[in-house]
Amino acid sequence: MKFAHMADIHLGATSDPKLKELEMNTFRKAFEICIEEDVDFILISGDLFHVNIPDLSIVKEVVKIMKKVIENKRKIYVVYGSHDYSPNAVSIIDILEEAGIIVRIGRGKIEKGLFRPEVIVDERSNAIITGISARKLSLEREVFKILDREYLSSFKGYKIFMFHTAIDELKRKGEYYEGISSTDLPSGFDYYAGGHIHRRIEYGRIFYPGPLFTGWGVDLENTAKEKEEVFI
Ligand SMILES: [Mn+2]
Repeated sequence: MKFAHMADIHLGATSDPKLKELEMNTFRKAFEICIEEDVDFILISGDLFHVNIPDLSIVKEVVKIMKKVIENKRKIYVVYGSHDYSPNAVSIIDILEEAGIIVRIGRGKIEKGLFRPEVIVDERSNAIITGISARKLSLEREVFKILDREYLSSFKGYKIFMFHTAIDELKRKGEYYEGISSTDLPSGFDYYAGGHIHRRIEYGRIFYPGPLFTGWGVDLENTAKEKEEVFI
């Protein structure tokens, strides 16, 4: 099995025409690499878009790029990030899901006071995929407190947990966002596909790929220093 993990792509974050072009070229290139490498599926751990309702010319291009993966019978699994989630409006993520372009991870229901996230089995690879969506102001931290861990441990196979929340142990001096402890993640997963921290991090089985191009101003400098690669 081979999969790609991206996060914090923040399409639409730039306003300069040249940077806009580079932003989309980088996204296109990442997806081309996924097709070349013949990945079984792609994970996007939140903040695919910079805002919940982005410019439609960006959405059109994204659909065009993602359709090649879909036509190749590969799935794209996405959780909401803090940027592309909206508490009282439909997000573009929902539209992409309705159109069959992406599969949204993070939906769930409350059973006996505990949150049971929907668990999806990827048809190609049999990977078991679940997770928790982000909300504004890291409110999803409350969901981790009522997560039905026993239910999640009942699934057997290669297990992936997607989330868009910072891990407190990984925060650097000067980074102030509210996170969770790594022990708040459900145990027994093979790969924890994180987003929200805009740096490339491998911490045990917890992974943050960092942005492809830029989300916050400082990212551009950081991604420019990195080698050209997609995290596969
Ligand atoms: Mn982000």
